Amino acid sequence: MVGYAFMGAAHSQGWRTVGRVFDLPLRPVLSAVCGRDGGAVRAAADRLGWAAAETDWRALIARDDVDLVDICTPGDSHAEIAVAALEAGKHVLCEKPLANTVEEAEAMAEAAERARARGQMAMVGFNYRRVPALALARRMVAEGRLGTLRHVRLTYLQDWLVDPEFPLTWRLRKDRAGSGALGDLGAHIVDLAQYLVGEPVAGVSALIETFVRERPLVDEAAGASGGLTAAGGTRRGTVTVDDAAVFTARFPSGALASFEATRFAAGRKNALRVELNGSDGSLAFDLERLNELSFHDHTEPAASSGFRRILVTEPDHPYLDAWWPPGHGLGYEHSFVHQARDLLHAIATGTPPEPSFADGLSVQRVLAAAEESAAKNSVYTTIPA
Ligand code: SOE
Repeated sequence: MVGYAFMGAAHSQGWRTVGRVFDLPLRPVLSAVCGRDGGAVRAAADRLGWAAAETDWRALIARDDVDLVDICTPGDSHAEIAVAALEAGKHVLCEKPLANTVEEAEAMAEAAERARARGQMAMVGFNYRRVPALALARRMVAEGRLGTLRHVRLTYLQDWLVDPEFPLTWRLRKDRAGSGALGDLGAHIVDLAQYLVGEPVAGVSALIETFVRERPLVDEAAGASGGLTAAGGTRRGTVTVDDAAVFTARFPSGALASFEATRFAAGRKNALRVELNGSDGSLAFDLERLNELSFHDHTEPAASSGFRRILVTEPDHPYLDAWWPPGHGLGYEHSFVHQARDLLHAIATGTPPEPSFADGLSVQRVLAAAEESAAKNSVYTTIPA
């Protein structure tokens, strides 16, 4: 694994746990973790359960005991590491968004395609596909329970930037993160929309805004949330990414979609919400209540129909047969366990996993189209198929 901050810890949890819960065709061994700071990466290895630590990702990729490289770094290094790992014969799991630009994502998708011919697998870490309620939603859409989809409504709301004194970390720098709420949160809901509807977004009309344009500078080496450098901590730098993105979209089938990604929704901590409205029914989901899926069956008599709450904890719900008795519930971390499970099955059976790097590229094209549209004051921008 390369990188060991928030996402590295979440992925490590997945790798550590997966073999203790699921019957697996392959057992993961946590061989080595990589980061630039020798002391910090050694400590992370001990804390997260990795046998060895490396300070150069090229050395990590060259190791004989590494078959799969899990990339949990900021977006500016995804393309270089992923392409090198694939060319070195490794399987790759890469955090979202796949890359910082469409060009990088294209190069990654091409490298993954070449590697597939050699039997290697590449997957993007859109972990929310593996929340059981969302996997169930996909199953119900595919079964036709909603009929023809008309409206697809997704929001991803957080509030950690409301404070103007929150420091200028890498997530607020375009050169490191590619974009702001758009790529960090918007990428998740675009992927989910395409997964749930089963087709790619055809075009978008977007507005993007940066509400707080300057923030206290931070010493990245001292950690993401501390270490102000300037005397008195008053030196400020320019925020070069968006704080919020709002866009509407069309699907080729005719369904309309709306997306909202923001870090400025005070009180909303990790509110990823989905609502799908079709000719025969509707589904609704909120990540802050992730064991529940609301379903309205519009084919039932009006007098007794309405939204009902499905508690997604039954053994025949996705992933649930390996977990606890009905009603005991899962959380955020389990999506990473399921992600590890699915990738290991894909590797063992030689079946390309989803979301593929091509799926990641498709999300990247929607993000780029949203930026292009916003730059032209919301002009509808089509996405090449
Ligand atoms: C931060 O906004 C973040 O950690 C994202 O980067 C993750 O992808 C998301 O799952 C939670 O929020």
